Amino acid sequence: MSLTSILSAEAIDKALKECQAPESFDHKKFFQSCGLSSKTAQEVKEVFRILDDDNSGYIEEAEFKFFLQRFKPDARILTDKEAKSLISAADNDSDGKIGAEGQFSSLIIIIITIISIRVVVIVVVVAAV
Ligand SMILES: [Ca+2]
Repeated sequence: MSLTSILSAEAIDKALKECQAPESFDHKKFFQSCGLSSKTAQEVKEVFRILDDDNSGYIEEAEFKFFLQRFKPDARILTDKEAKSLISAADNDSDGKIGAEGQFSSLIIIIITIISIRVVVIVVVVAAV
């Protein structure tokens, strides 16, 4: 199983291009551009398994450093700062790694939550007028 069987090569290229410069990685933008935020929970789980290179059941900081290269072998390595902020975005138990249950999918689900909040705000504004 590889990431290209879940995500399209074009979408991966687009997502990687947007974060080519060091320190420009934004996981929300990345997951949206590569198409992961519109995948099923099962597909997100498959992606987690691919990223968990040593099958420890967690994505550790070392694995996140090579995160982009799992999408494409010639992609850049994330900086320490980027890898750390990616982990802290979802590490709700502060163990310094991302576990399969909930934490990884929460990185992706955040986007959906933000979109639904916007819809609610629009509805409220319209209702107030
Ligand atoms: Ca691991």
